[in-house]
Amino acid sequence: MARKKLTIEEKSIWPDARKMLAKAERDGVETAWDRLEVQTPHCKFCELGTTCRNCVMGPCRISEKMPRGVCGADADVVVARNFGRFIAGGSAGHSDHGRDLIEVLEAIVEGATDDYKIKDAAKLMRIAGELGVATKGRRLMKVAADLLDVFYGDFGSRKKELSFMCRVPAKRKAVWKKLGMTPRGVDREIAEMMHRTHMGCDNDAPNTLIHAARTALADGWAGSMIGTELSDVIFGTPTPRTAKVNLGVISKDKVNVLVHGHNPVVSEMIVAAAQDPKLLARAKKAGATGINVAGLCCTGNEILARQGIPMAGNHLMTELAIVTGAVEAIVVDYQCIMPSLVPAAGCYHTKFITTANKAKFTGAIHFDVRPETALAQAREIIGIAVDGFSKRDPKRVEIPVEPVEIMTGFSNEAILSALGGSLTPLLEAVKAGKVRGFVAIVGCNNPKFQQDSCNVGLAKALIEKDIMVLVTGCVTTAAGKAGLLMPDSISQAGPGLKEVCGALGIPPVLHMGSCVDNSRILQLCALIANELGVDISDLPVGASSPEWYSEKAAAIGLYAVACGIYTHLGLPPNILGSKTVTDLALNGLEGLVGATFAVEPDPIKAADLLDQRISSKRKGLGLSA
Ligand code: XCC
Ligand code: SF4
Repeated sequence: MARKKLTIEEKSIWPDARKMLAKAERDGVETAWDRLEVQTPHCKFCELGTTCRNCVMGPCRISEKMPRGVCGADADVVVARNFGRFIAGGSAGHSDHGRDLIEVLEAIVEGATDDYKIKDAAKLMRIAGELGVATKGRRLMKVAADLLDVFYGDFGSRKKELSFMCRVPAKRKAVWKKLGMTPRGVDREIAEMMHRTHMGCDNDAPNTLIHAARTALADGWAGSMIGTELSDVIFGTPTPRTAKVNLGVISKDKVNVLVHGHNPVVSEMIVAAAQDPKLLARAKKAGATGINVAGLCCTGNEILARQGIPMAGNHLMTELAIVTGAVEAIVVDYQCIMPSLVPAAGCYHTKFITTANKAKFTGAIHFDVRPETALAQAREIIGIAVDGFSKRDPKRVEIPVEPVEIMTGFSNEAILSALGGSLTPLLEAVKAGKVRGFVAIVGCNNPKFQQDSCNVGLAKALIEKDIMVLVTGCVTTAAGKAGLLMPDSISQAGPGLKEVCGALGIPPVLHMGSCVDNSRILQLCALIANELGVDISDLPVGASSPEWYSEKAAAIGLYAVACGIYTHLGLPPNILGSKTVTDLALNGLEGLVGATFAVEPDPIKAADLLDQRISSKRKGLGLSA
């Protein structure tokens, strides 16, 4: 059955999105919602995960009538293999991003760049100490050089376990060891996943899934964690600050440059270049009052959390931001950048600029941005945007709303400092039942949902139940636009959470960063578990990705479950064609790793599921429900 045509109101809950969807129709710009309509109904085999294209004896489609592929693989094997490769894709994305930060640190250590510096030297020393690198009396660059070796090593095959396993509670490590799930090296686990899923290798679905979890753990405890920690070292550890969000952050009078993608290595340079006095003068000469940089998606989260740079929007706002007609340039690095942005930009005067050789877009202006030349290149890019200002057609400009204030910057360091240096006050609040538990709401937009309805609905339902919410990635913008990232949103929280957040002056929903920064949440869970002397699976915590779409989000979900964190998804991955795989995901994993996935599209019901889980974990710790 074809998908019914949605009204603009059914597509998104937001005024800015709705106004821009109407303008997109007028301007003839196609959006993800239009294309979803054309793509629906989707192929049933693909939806169930029962299509195999892993060799040319096929492709094969598995069904009751055709229960085995040419090689003999059944639905379980095909679904598990496809899911394994899906996870490998997600882990590769986060981890290759992490590696890019190692390379920037290397350029700093080698003196090959002046554009990047070590901003948080204390954090570098702290991490080095944690990972067994000698620090006492040693020069910063010497320590950094040794740390580079440790991190590069985490990508390879020489280690029995990842360096940051030193943060994992002993009980959790034992669970992984018993299951053969201990992550060894990032590239190794990803390559092994590809190997296992070649025809004629791993033909036992549960065994494939165990390795998928190991591959995801390599993402969480190495690829992403290295990405987060080194971004903090190089660009500074986030501290609480206020900023603004929604399409209203795009300025009528200034040159607007949007940064989109994931890696702060590029967006930080764009932010710096936009402050260049010569370029500012050039912008004034062109008739603009200044240069305005705003973020989209996760690179937006990176510069938001560290510098308070305004956030224009999340995943489904990326096309709509261009539709304002006021964007001179959209500068992208990699991941989650819809190829449709190139033709959308072409409908206006907007320049679409790519910066990574591994993510080129046909029709884009390309810069091969490197650590040695990044700032000069960023200045050149800003120059292109400035020169484009005179081409803006004021008649086609519509900035749909006024921006909303948000609070950001809750790194673990910032949370600890807000608590006066120790977790104790927070744990006391948990024990007293004032904060009943924590749920991380992470991930994306997906046009299969009314944009942000579940992201916001779930956050609101949870804080009402005295459950503190932590957000990253595209949920940040959703929570921010709903006003949930400001301290005064405690009025919407339950009485206990209201009291605790009120006393600390923090919102009940804390922004912890981008999607790689989910590693901060892993670390926080580990810190709490270690403090209480329990496993992560014993904690009153949960995770959710209500409107997820990407391979990366699946990897995050799987590492969360493998760490013992009950994880809700708004829609299932393409695994329903295998009873074995589905049962394992929804039930069987509980007996193995102490947590499962739950799939529930309704945010209120999802909040109840997470609430029940938190109650039962509280009871397990001898606390009130
Ligand atoms: Fe991408 Fe990270 Fe999802 Fe947003 S939340 S759509 S993965 S930008 Ni990561
Ligand atoms: Fe078909 Fe097997 Fe080849 Fe897959 S690996 S395409 S199931 S023959």
